[in-house]
Amino acid sequence: LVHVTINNQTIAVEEGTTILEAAKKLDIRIPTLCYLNLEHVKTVNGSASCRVCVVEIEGRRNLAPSCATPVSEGMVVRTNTLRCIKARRLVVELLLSNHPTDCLICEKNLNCELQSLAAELDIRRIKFHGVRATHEKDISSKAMIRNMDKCILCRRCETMCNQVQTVHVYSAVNRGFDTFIAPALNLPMDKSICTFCGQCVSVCPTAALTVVNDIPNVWEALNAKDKFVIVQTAPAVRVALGEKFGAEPGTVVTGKMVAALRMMGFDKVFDTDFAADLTIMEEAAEFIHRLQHGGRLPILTSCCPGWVKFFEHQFNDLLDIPSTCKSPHEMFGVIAKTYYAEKMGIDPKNIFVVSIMPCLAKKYEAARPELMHDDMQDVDAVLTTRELGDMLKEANIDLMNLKDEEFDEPLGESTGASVIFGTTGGVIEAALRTTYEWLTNETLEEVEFHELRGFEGIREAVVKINDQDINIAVAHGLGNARKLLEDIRAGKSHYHAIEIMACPGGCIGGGGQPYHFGNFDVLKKRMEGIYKEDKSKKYRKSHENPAIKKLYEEYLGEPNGEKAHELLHTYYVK
Ligand code: HC0
Ligand code: SF4
Repeated sequence: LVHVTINNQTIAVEEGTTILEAAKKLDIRIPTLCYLNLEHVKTVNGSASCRVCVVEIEGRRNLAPSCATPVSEGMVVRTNTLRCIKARRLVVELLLSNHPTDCLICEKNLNCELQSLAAELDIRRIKFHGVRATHEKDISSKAMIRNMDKCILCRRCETMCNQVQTVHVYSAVNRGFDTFIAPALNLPMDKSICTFCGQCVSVCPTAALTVVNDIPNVWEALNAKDKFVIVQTAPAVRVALGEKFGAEPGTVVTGKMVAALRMMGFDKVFDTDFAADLTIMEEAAEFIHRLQHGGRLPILTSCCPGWVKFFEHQFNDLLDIPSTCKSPHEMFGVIAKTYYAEKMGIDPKNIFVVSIMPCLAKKYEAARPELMHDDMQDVDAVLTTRELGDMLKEANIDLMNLKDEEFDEPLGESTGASVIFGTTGGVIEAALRTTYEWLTNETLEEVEFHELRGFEGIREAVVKINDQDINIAVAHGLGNARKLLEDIRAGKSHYHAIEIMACPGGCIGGGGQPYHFGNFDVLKKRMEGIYKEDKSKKYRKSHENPAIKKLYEEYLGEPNGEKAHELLHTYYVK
């Protein structure tokens, strides 16, 4: 242990601890900008590029960046001298001299770390005037916008994309004043290998990376006389939306969210969970078919569009391995525009399906040409959890004070198995609950597969079904997915089925969720919220969902049958 004194308080810390970390232990806050501790993926963005966190160390001439300076025995530090404050102010003033000052109309207004810091440091004028670097805004993608005019070169996006996700989209182009961050060859995002996982967006401190705003399209649909507007909500939204209204992370707001959506004017408020149950019917049937007919194994889950785009780019020699199932919200869309439309006597051309998702990639996915039926997109618009929160605020709906309401029938009925889709490990656990019963014709008494739960990057379990050991794995975060994929490519994988989610934590950590900046506690609480909701459900196995049974009886026939294939399955492209 080494002893360090910060602002007159002494503490003993492990060798190698930075001044910033030591200060945190003493509850002394040092302002930071580029620094980010992504606890949930055990990664730190410690590029020390911004120098906002500088402190004074006794006996040293220069100020030191506290995020990158380890403590040493007997070190005496001051974090709040006038010299420190002036140095920080200068850093921010220089940043502002090369930053647009349109805060009032900026996407990140009130959510921008640069803005907060300028306010905290009491900066009241732009001190330096000169040429500003300008770049073309990249609006090429359906999911995210890159506006390098607002980039402060903190490198968080690079850390996230290159180290955690291992997609390697970004790198610095040019040097000095001309530096900016861009995909290889400065390609537009939609031509790059970006997966649209949105993880870089979720750590960007400014509005350099933001989500494509679909709120206006949804308002328009809601106000169009001839549109029958249906909304569906993803599993992970219900445990995070409350955060936008001051609730603790993990607070389950399902009933309040339903009430709010009804107040917004949606004609029907349905649940993506219904379609997650449907996905399990199809995926379990497909898995069993491959098991029994010598099909290619392991089967990989295919409901995460970021993950799908990742393997299409980087593992396109393995395109026959993922399940062919569309993702739940896409299955929902097509069922709404066929089965439900027929049942209700509505022309599907007038149906407008809105998905509320924790995800940016769902925006891109919804526009994929493979995911159309009868010349109609299965899903017409996707809003992230954050956007829904913003829209409710626009409509002056005070979510937390609403009375709980129930989803509409029949596409609102769901089981616990579908709820757990929202967290890493949940999809495969849900699939096991059904696969087990279908293969054994016995009741699965213990439905919780605890080995598959938690935050470990890769987890595995062996499940005995009849006399066979079924080897299961789960990976979340694309860096972890890559490891399992490389084993498959090398012929070294012994798994029968693998669940992969692009975002660390699964959908609860999606790029469209309220910002959590790597705070592990937030993710753990959201996960707890998901498992709590599972426990509270009357049915906990997808094949027990009465509305799903009826859908097959009345319309689809057999799981994995002809009709199901036409509507619910897809294919992948290089
Ligand atoms: Fe997910 Fe989904 S679970 S991807 O994470 O499978 O986005 O929550 O809606 O579609 O159901 C996201 C969450 C979904 C889909 C479901 C799947
Ligand atoms: Fe990388 Fe994901 Fe950001 Fe694309 S969205 S640049 S894949 S982190």
